Amino acid sequence: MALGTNLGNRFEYLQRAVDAIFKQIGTITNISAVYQTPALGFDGADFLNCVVALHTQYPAKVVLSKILSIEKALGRHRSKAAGYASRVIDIDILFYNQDIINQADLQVPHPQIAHRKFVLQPLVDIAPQLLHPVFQNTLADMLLQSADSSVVVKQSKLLSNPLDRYDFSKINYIAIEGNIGAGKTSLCHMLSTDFNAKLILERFKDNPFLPKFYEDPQRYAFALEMSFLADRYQQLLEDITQFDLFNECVVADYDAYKSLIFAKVTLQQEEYNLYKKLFHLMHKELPKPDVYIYLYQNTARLLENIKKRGRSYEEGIEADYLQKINDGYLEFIKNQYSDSIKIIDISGLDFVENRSDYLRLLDQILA
Ligand code: PH2
Ligand code: MG
Ligand code: MG
Repeated sequence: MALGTNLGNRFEYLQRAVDAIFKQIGTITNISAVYQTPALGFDGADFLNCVVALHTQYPAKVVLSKILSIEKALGRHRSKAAGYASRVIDIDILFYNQDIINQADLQVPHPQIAHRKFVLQPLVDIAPQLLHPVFQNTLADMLLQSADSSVVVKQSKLLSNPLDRYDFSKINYIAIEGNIGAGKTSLCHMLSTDFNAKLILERFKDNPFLPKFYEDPQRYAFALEMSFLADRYQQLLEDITQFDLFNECVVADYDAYKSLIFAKVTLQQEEYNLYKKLFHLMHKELPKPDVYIYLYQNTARLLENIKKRGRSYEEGIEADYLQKINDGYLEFIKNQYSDSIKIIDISGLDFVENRSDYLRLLDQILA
C-alpha cells in the first residue's frame, strides 16, 4: 500500500494510518523510509509518502472499504470537484499478491505506479526485485525507466511498526492447546506468519487408527493412543531439538500432555495405568514449552467448526465426547502449579475471520 499526506502534522498522519492498517487490515511486514515529495499533478504543499507491505486475511474489495473508512476516521474529506486536492491522508492499494483487478472502483496494480517516483522509490527500498504482474518488470527497473523526474528526499525519522509492540522475545517455545475444532492449527499458522516462528503441527493425517477409532472406539483406543504417543514423542524430540531455541521461536499446535489427557478419556483403567507409565518415561526427555495456552471453546461452536472443516471421519463426534475431553484438559490444568499455563476463553471470538478478535487474543497470550 502507498500512503501520502500533505496537510497538517504529516508524519503523525502517516503513523496513525500505519497503526490503523495494522489494527484493522493486517500485519505489516515492512515499512519503507518516509520521503518528502513535490505534489504531482496539482498545485499543493509537499507530501510525505511511504509504502508498507502487509499480509491480510481480507479480499481486496474488503481492504478497499476498510481503507476508505480509515481515511475518513483520520479526517479526510473528499470534495466533489474534479482533480487532486490536498489531503491529510491518502491510502492506495498498489499490489494484491500478483492479482490483476480491473473494476470501476478498484484497479490493481495501481495504474499510476510507473509514473510516480513517490511510489517507486519507497517500493524499491523494500522490494526491489518484486515483479510488476502486468509489465513483468522488477520495481528497480521501473524506477530506472520512470519518466518522473521529481526530486524525492528521504527523511531520517522512521515510522514504527505496531507489530514491534508485541514482544515474543522471551518466548521460545509456545504450545497452543484446545479441544478438537478449537482452532489450534489456525492460530499456530497465524502466529508463525506474523512472528516468523517455526511450526510444529500434529501429523494426525498419517495416523491409520484415527478413522478406525471413531468407528469403533473400544477396539482401537489403545492402538490409537500408543501411535499418537510415539509420533508426538518423535516429533517433539526431533523437531524441537533441531531448532536453535535461543534465536528461533517455535509454535506447536499441541503439547505432549495431550496424549495423557486423551488416553484418560478413551482407555480402560488398566490400559490407562500401563499407558501412563510409558508416558512419563518418555515425557521426561521432552523439552517443555515456555507458554502453554488452552483455547477454551464451547461445545456448540466446536461442533460447528468440526462440521465446517468437513473431515469425514470426524462426522460422528458427539457433544458428550467433546465435553469429556474439555473436562480432561481442565482437570489436568488445575493440577499443574505453573504460571506458564493460561486458559483463554475464545467462545466470544472469531480470530480467523475477525482481525480485532485475533489482536485481542494476542494481547491475552502475551499478558
Ligand atoms: N498523490 C496524488 C497526486 N499527487 N503527489 C505526491 N507527491 N504524493 C502523493 O501521494 C500524491 C501526489 C493522488 O493520490
Ligand atoms: Mg493516491
Ligand atoms: Mg486514494
